[in-house]
Amino acid sequence: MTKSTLQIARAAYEPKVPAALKGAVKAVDGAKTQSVADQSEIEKLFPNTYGMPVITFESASEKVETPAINAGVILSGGQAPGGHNVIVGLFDGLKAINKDSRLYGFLMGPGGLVDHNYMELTADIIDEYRNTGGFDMIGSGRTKLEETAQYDKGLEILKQLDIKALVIIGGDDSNTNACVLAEYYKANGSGVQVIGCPKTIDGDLKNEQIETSFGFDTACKVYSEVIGNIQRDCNSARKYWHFIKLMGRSASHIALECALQTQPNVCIISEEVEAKEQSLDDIIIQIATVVAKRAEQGNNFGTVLIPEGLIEFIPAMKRLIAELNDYLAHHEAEFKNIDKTEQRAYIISKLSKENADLYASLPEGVARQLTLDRDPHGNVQVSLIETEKLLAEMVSNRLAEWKAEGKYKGKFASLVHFFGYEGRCAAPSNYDADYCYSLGYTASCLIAAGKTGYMSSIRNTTAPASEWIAGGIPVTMMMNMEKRHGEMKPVIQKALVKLDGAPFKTFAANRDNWAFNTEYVYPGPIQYFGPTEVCDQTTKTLALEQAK
Ligand code: FBP
Repeated sequence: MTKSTLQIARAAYEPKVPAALKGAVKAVDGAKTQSVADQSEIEKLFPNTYGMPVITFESASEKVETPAINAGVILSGGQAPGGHNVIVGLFDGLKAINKDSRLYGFLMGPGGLVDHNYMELTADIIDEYRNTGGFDMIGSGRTKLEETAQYDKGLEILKQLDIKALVIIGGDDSNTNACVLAEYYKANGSGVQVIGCPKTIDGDLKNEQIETSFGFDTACKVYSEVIGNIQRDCNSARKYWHFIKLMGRSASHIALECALQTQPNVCIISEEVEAKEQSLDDIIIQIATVVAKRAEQGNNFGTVLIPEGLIEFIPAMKRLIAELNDYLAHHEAEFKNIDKTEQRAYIISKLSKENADLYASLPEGVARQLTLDRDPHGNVQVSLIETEKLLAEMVSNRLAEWKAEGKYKGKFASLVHFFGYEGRCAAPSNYDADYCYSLGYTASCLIAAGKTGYMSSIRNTTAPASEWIAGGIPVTMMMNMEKRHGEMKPVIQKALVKLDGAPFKTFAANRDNWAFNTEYVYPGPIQYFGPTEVCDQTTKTLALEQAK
């Protein structure tokens, strides 16, 4: 395989790790824990893994002889920069425990465990993937592990390969399933430990103990570089408004972080739209007002950042989507049998009056996108909904009306973009390379300490890596009960943008200035070599959140 010069140089990068992980470690137990909400229900559902203490790893004076460990690893869900380094760190950690330890990768996501598709990850394979982006070492998939038949099928291959522990690298849903699996394997006495790792570019798997999910840092830096380039382009040509949708599923963390990095003219935050109960029309007026005011200064150009999940946060749309989700969860087969040309009318006939009226008012494309297949976790695939086009079109129509009324005199030409897949497999930034390697290495320590139902955790990551704190958080601690597929389920609470948090407040304090004055920042590409203040900076979100 031909490699770029950067890839070759980057392979030699040695990830920075917490000082405690540099030699022998000992696990120190904290106090007993509780779930964030619905304590009695969660405890009942997880009798064997509820209430466990938070673990911290500290340096130990001498290494305890540990027998070789066979472990398995799974990449679950969407790609996120740094996934390979989690596996590499896990491998190095297992080998440091005992050089005869072995690591098996299950192929193409959780389905690989159930279907017994795997490969042994030997040192030569691992070395090929150090500090690389992508999940192609073993592939990823979105199969949901939720049936006992799947757990039992998985157990067959785990026993056959003498695997003591399974590491599942995934987002909130995959880590929830990892915990269900941990509970099942503990309850049935099979002894297989299950450890999770917090992955997702969306940044929505975080809480008091998990500072950030890996991949968020790199993905935001990639998008911010390109947004910066677009801003410089539009500030040069001065003739386009760019509507840029950013991935991130429900949460607006990516849009907010990119706004903090690039200072666009408008950035919509879904969580604020919901809190203020804004309608689609309110959002159109908000954007069109900025366009019109800038036009008065002769500035017929600008940038608008739109979070991928916006549509679901407009309260009326949310009610519509919830009813659609429930209805389609129970009538999927019936709906699929209906001729495509009849589907819109069919849906309208099945919805309550309020939702049917709203659904009928949507442009054909958006209406169709709302009924497309849900992902395996029952979520609308928001990345398929072209909100950027919807907003650009509606703003254009509104400006045309204002022009006719004599309220607006500018020129409006829009271009639309969607940035998501471009960033998910980027070579991890130093932050993600270090963080991921440390997460993987810590997972090996949790395995050696006999833990199950834990998520690997690295804290204090705005400090230099040597001061980072490695440990494990019981997954049940992050859980609450939520409605999924029409049923109440225990799930890890999704972290949305907090309107009273420092990142949003910083944005809110500056957005009027960014809207009407051209205050663009051009972050440039991720730097892998050079001064630490250029190469090792965290996201602005993390820096603001941790600056307590
Ligand atoms: P995860 O939640 O699995 O990390 O995936 C994140 C994500 O990139 C979302 O931002 C996006 O909505 C979704 O995946 C796209 O899914 P797919 O890769 O299946 O198209």
